[in-house]
Amino acid sequence: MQHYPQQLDRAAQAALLAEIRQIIAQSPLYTPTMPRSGKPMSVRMTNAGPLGWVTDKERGYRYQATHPETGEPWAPIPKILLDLWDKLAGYPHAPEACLINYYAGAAKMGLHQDRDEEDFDAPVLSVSLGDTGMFRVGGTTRKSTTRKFELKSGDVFVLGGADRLAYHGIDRILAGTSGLLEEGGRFNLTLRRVTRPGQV
Ligand code: MD3
Ligand code: FE
Repeated sequence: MQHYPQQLDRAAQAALLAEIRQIIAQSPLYTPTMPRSGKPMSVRMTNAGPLGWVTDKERGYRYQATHPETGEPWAPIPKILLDLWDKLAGYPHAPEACLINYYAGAAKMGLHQDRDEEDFDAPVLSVSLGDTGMFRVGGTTRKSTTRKFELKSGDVFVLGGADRLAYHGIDRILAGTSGLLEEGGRFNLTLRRVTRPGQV
């Protein structure tokens, strides 16, 4: 796991936020629901890129090329993010999915692994915008002890190697820690390779 604190300065954060707002105008944030139970998640989501991560009660966790509510294809991944991937991911193939998570005041994300991708050799690259997120990361079993990090606006994390399958989650958002979003809350963007290169 590599942490790049303040990889984006305030101007770059504002420019990226403007692109995220344009994506959301085209592909609205929706409320994902858990497989089987149908319980809504507190985080709202949308995606950019050829594939997007979605979940609902009936079909569960998956990647698909279209928005689950509008049926439209996702918007392209912003160039700022593709440039970050080229600079920091250390992986010679482009990301296919950019999952956009929005945490309003009380939203959180329970401890989980990211394992819906076919390619675990590719890292996941995360960019945070807005209020600080209290992030927890452990090992590859639920029992492993966890470490805590603050994910601040402009921070980038690259999760590769053994950490790619580490359990992780967001315990809470610290309201009022960034003025970037006028409505408050936090965006997290994760760039992911989904398919194994050369298989599509
Ligand atoms: C550690 N997102 O979307 S980003 C997710 O802040 C997710 O929204 C959190 O967990 C968020 O799946 C954390 C940092 C992150 C992303 C992917 C990881 C940490 C990770 C994959 C493996 C291990
Ligand atoms: Fe995750």
